[in-house]
Amino acid sequence: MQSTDLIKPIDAPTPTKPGPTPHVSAADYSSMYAASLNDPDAFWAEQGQRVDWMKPFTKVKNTSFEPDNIDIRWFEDGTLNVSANCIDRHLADRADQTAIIWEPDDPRTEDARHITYAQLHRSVSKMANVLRDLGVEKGDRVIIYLPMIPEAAYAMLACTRIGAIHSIVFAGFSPDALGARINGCDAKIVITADHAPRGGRETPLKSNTDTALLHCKDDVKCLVVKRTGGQTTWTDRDYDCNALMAEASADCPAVEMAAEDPLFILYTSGSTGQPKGVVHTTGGYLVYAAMTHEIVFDYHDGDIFWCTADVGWVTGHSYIVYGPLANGGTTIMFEGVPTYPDAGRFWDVCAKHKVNQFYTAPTAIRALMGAGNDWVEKHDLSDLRVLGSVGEPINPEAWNWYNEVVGKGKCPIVDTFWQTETGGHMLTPLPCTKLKPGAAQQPFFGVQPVVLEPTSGQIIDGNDVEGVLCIADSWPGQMRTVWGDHERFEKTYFSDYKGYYFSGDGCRRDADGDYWITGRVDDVINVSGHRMGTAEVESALVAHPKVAESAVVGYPHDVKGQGIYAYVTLMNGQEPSDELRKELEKWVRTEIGPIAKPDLIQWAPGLPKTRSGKIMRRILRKIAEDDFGALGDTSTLADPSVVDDLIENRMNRG
Ligand code: 6R9
Repeated sequence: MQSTDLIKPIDAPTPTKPGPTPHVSAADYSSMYAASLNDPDAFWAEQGQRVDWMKPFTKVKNTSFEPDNIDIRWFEDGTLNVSANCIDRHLADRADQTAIIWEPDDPRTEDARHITYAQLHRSVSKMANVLRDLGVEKGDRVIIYLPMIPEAAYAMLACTRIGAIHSIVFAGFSPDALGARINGCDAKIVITADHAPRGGRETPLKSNTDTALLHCKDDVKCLVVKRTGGQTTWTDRDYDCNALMAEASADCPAVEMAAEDPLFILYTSGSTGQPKGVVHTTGGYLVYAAMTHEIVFDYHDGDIFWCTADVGWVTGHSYIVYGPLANGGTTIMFEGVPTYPDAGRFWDVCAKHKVNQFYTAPTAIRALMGAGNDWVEKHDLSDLRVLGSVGEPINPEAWNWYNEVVGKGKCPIVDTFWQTETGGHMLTPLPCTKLKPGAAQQPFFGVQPVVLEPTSGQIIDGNDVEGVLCIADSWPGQMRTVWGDHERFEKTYFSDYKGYYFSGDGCRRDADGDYWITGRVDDVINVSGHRMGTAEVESALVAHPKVAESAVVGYPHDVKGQGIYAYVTLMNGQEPSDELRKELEKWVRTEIGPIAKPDLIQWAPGLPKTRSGKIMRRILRKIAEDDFGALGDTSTLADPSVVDDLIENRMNRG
């Protein structure tokens, strides 16, 4: 139970060292927010000046959430190039400033690297020429399957330089998941590395790619970065990235892109079917990433910004690469994990590079909280000014630890609610806001949250209310479509509640009008801040020859936020055993990746179904939560006795 003491509002704290005047004060927030809704065209026309346009836009907002006509365009007649905005335009003033600080997996064997804007320009231009020489043209898709090394940022920016559309696949995904994404967007080339070191272990990315490519077209090429120099196989379609970049010209003009040309595709999980390719476009996304990065983190020139995410997730796109670099900032790219070589790693990196803004996920905070305060206290964190949280609701205990032990009560915490689909922050306090631990609090400029009654879809006005979170109008960072399937875009986000963008999350608006995200209301679970569709894990399980049926739900997990609980019904004649359980865990790891491995597998002789055959997930969730006292109405079940068996053999007790 939360004590009310843990969640009482806290005034925006004053920093340890005198800092710059914040970009936005509490009074500015109210007037700017009102302006952003009253006259979006004027507001965003001004914000659009954050980026350099090759041809200035004359139209600002042209968007429709009308049923059967979901059409979202921002700055549509302007042209620009993202890589020119993130690199070239900074060269006059900050060629020798560090753009990227790269921090290796193992600090005992490798040093951090500082990459200046001039060096970034050279490497990105070279890689862009390599891609071009390999036949990549404007509009082509490029899959990036890399560790957190500078080449991942080079590859992203090289794509944008020549107008290719990148799609990053997290290096923790399996060959099957990689293959599905290569085919899903019909990519011309995969950029990968020999091996990915992480937490002292190595993932064989090149060999995973070879396996994935067995299921792809023969002409897909593979560009390999040598990260470790470890052994790999080599075939006719493989190209050595380091060798080609050494030879390539460092002159590669940035191509002119229309504001609405696709910038990247990022696959993400939903409540049904296989992951969908979320499409972001060039102009609106960049304006929104740059603006949120500057204002939400109160980023100032010369600050050192660290977002601990991986570029395989949207957080890495917007707040490691595009936002910080568009702002001419210094951004840290971290190859490792929070607990390697020890549980002080995050704080060691913060102290070493004098980090000013630190942005991480609640799951990492909870894990480090468990490791004890000594790990934090032995490092000098006095340069920290703003702390951020993202990916899942942060529980007040973790919030308070982050505030007191990491921030010493001197750093505001911005709890940023957003999604792959939204491109940037949607609901978040700003550093000037009076904070409430665990609440995402207030909308960012231009964002119009509404709370709807889940079944009727009626707007719930007033405060102290709860319902589903929708957004009433478009913002520049919004996704534009699902790659190759605009109908799925409309159906997923605009069909349940007509005229609104549906987030898939539930929320509460408290008595003061502040927003609290209560978690997903669909069949998406959030494991360590990673989105996972229960349908994906189920279809992986039923693909195993010994499995007849499966239902997957989330359950509360102390560190991960949610764990994966799988009910499995075996084929006739198959006997449950610990070996089979391990075999299924391994199976899911290979089908999707380690993040999808079920935490608990319960053998289910039968699943609770309605007479029409629908699995009653509500009941399965309750049993997984060890809360079967409140199962609710089970009278519509075809065979109520299966529930008793499931309760008796439940895996999560207490
Ligand atoms: C950026 C990112 C999106 C889902 C989202 C919600 C959850 C993200 C949150 C949060 C509560 C926060 N979520 N931030 N819930 N408070 N501050 O995480 O994108 O991977 O697409 O996940 O994550 O449930 O719908 P993505």
